[in-house]
Amino acid sequence: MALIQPGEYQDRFEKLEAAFKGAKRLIVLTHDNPDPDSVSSAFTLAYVAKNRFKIPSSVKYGGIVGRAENRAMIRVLGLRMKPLVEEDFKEGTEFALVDMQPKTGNNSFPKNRKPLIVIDHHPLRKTTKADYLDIRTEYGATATILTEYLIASGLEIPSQLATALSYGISSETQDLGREAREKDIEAYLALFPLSNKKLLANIEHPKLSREHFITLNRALHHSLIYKNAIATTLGEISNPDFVPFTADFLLRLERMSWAICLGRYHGKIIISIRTTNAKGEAGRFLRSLIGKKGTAGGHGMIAGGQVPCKDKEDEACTKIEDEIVQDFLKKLGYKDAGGMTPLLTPESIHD
Ligand SMILES: [Mn+2]
Repeated sequence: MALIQPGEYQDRFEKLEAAFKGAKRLIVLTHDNPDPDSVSSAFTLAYVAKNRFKIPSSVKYGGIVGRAENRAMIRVLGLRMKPLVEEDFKEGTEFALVDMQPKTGNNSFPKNRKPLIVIDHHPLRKTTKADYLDIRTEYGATATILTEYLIASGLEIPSQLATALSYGISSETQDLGREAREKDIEAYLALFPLSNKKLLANIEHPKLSREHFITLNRALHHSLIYKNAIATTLGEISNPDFVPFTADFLLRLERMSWAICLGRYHGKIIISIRTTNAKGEAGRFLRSLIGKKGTAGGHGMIAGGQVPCKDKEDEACTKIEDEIVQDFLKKLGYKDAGGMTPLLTPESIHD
């Protein structure tokens, strides 16, 4: 396997450079409730814009940074990012979106604005428009794409960025085992010698809140199994990242190849799907599962979505959740999926 050479991505880099021409100020925006892939990608693009093209750049996000590992990443690497606010949309500010596209429901970019740049590895949406568009679905992580730009820039790679990007790639691909391609491995190998291993360990093993364990308890009690599929609902949650965390966790149960988790946050039902099937097309699966009820996106083995249930009674939200779980099983080919069994047997709940 050849290591990445600075000249290798020159064409793309020149196009990026052309897009930046005349830009006075840049905000790089992550998707809502950003993950390490989007955070590391955003800081890398801002670093290149600032240091190579002298454009004042900052990183903004929507939603909250929920997952303990992601909070640790921002803290230990001293990554300064602020929530997106109305005043950010003033005249003369250009936007770059990373690891997402406009109008997909997972971000706070206004529908009536056109971004300057979109760099992403999710499938291209028909509605996506930008002056410079770089969509590579064959990449396991957006951080891999940004690593290539960073190397092509010829700039020195600070340890802080190398650590962020290598964690972005490894967490997005479950240590290069899920959806990772050769390009992701190449980028990871280029970053690894420059990354700070002690800080990486601090990021990967953070302290967890009590709330985390309470939610986990609820997730286990509500988990239902049917053949190779597991489903759970978390009810009202204080942290939207509990949903993907739980889906990942449940998929580790023996014999399971599909997991779905639902939780309610700020008037929305948040949904995550995970599969061990490399050909699962989880993104498409979830989009057709949710249909017009809400929005969803994702790629081969991971997907996320949201369904509004704001002014609805608790019962009506529960009904929507039940329907989603039933449709999930039907879509997997289980026509008579009434009889799901609880993960925890009555005996196992006794002390
Ligand atoms: Mn990503």
